[in-house]
Amino acid sequence: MIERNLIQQAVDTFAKAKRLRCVCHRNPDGDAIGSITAMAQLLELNFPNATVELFCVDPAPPTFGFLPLAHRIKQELKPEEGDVFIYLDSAEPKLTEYHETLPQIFGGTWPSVCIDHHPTNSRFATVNIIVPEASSTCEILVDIADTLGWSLNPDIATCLLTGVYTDTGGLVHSNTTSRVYRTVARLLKAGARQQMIVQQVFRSAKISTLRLWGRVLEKISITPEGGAISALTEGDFRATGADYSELTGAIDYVNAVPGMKFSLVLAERAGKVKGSLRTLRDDVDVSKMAGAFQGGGHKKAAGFAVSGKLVPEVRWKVQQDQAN
Ligand SMILES: [Mn+2]
Repeated sequence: MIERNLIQQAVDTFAKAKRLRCVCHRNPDGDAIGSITAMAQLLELNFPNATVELFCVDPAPPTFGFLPLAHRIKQELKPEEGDVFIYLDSAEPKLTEYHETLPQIFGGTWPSVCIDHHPTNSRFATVNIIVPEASSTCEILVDIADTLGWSLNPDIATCLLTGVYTDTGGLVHSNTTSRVYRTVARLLKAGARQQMIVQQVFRSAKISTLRLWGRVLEKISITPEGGAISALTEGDFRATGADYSELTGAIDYVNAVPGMKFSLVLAERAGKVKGSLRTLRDDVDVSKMAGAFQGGGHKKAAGFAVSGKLVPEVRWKVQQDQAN
């Protein structure tokens, strides 16, 4: 899948460094945390003379706190303390949010390696290992490790399996190829703690999250255009004690109503209304709908944000008693 030559270039870059610095994108998801923690462990094992540090502008979400090294992710990055930067799951410098304060780490002043699966990756690093057909950055790391003969212990395999699981929605998204199943088998063989991932990531939710989702589900309405729509005001967030990030995933339930063209969840946040759009249909392009509100995304998943607030609209009609 990946050119051996490219992997060798990355290894040569690592080998010259005394201080290896791994960086993943802001608002890190399971693939970002899984890939940064797995990469750091692989580097520590295979380059024992180098120091390895992990950076992200946001700390690891509590959900992924069970992963080895998640607690070692630091927010403040001092570029002069690194020789080589390794970017994981990050399609563009701005997604790391270090681009404004530390533009020099992306400019080729330091050698860098980017490992990512986003087709939109801007190839900003010195060595770019970009595999759009991979389900996740973690899947690419399994390939790299196997190509190099780097062994995977249960800790590393658990981090990698977390990324593969979360980016495929628990092996249900359309990116769940036969190669993904082979990768999962490979990771289970290496001792990945699959049940721990299932429990921590897919089978646990805070009470505030469940209450927020309850409101999303309760407020679903069906529009004449064939949309399943729900909306949350700031009052809903206050009443449930949930924060905005806890809304992630609720739209998949709204999108489950059969026969709908699209689903939309609107939410108020700090003077803006954010919209998330999904569709299961091939003949509907929700990125175009989001574009009408200066948003964007993919054909089947998109979003937008506009300044303003939500105002309920109630429609009433008179139903006359039937005359006998
Ligand atoms: Mn990813």
